[in-house]
Amino acid sequence: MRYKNQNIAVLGAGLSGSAAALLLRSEGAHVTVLDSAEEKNLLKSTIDNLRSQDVRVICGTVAGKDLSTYQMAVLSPGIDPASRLARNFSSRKLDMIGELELGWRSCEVPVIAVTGTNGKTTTTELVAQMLNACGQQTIACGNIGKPLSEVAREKKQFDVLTVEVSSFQLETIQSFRPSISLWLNFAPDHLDRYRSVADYRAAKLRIFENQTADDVAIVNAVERLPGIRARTMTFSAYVDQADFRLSEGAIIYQNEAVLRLSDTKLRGLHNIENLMATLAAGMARGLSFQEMMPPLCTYEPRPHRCEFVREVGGVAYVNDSKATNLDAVEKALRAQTKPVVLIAGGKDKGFTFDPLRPLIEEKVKSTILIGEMAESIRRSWSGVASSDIANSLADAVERAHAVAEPGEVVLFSPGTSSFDMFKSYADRGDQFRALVQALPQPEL
Ligand code: UMA
Repeated sequence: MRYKNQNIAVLGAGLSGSAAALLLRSEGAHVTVLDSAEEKNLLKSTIDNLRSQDVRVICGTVAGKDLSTYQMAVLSPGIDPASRLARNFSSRKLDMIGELELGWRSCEVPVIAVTGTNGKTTTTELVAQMLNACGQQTIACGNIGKPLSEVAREKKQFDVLTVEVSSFQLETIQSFRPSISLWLNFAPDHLDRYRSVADYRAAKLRIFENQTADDVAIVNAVERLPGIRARTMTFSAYVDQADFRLSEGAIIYQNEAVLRLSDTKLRGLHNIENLMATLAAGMARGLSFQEMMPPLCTYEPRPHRCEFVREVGGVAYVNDSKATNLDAVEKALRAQTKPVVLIAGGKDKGFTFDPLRPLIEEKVKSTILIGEMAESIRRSWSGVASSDIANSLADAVERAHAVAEPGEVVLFSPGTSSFDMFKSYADRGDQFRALVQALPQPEL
């Protein structure tokens, strides 16, 4: 009962906040959850469940003015430490940690932590599926959807936890120390939250902060990463000096081909790197390549990641709604072998689409732009591909259908987040898929 009778504030009543609150209750704390949204806009079942467990819930503008005395505050990852709600607590000099740190403190088994700008979820799932198939009990959790605090509270028996960690979660750690850390890649993102790319990178680099020489860091060989004390293993689809490298479609370790991409259900160089990192994690857990192969070959990629939806009149429609930054669009475009009609755009996250200009010129026949960023993207790509602004996703699909010719591909790879028009990237991708499924097949 580590937190017995302590007064603890939890900021945010989403997945992380409610998991943190319930963990703290189970450890004997008096818990108040504060959320700046009005109660009617929050999930009723979540709020009812918290109250039924004797958690106090305060919502709306009063949450930011609460002056009760607390010993500690726990921050949800989506709440910016610079936000009004968070500052009301940080200014009181009480101990403020994030939900990941809270979950970690109650964890009794080692953690494999996976970070990177793209590929985190796929790699977290690959590692978890592989370990379970090889007899090491684990669960995929963290940013992937099930908060670490929830896993810690459930106290189920695991050999190791496989945790997807975001920069938002790493930003507020203190003692979080994965025994195996994976750094997949890095590209600019989340500039609506961070003042600079350097700040975003610094938050992510904290994954290595508490690791020692007894731990393992699995890192992309093209990265120069400071301050790693853990034993390092490297991988790269581009650099030959890496421990895991690519040659003729096969992953090579110590001059031996250990896995061919064509034997898996994954495609693209980014997925080769995700597989390399997974193999390295398996090695660090003592597994042989022979054991690791079967589960990696049967892994089915998740929806919304270059997901083939349907062919209509010789045009392939691909749903890549998970592409919420430019690096992901770049990977999706590079994987295309046919002329592309690209649907892109969404919430303004503080960057321009200028860096993609050369690739748009090379791969894209026309662009159809949606959301808050439509005008800005049109300016970024002016003169390199014809562009059209659509007033909804349905309008965009209709325009793409009208303009795409047999042998081409309509790629929905937004390049930014969805919250200007949709609940989430998954909602956005589901809507795209439904619109494509509803397109009529041309009569022969
Ligand atoms: N809120 C406030 N004040 C604010 C901002 C938000 O009170 O200033 C409240 C909102 O009203 C809401 C709650 O905070 O009720 C939401 O908290 P949250 O945004 O942390 O969302 P959770 O539901 O707790 O989900 C979080 C992660 N969300 C984010 O990091 C934004 C989920 O990752 C994660 O799956 C979940 O914890 C479980 O660990 C999502 C994500 O988009 C998928 N992650 C980013 C990404 O992958 O790019 C990092």
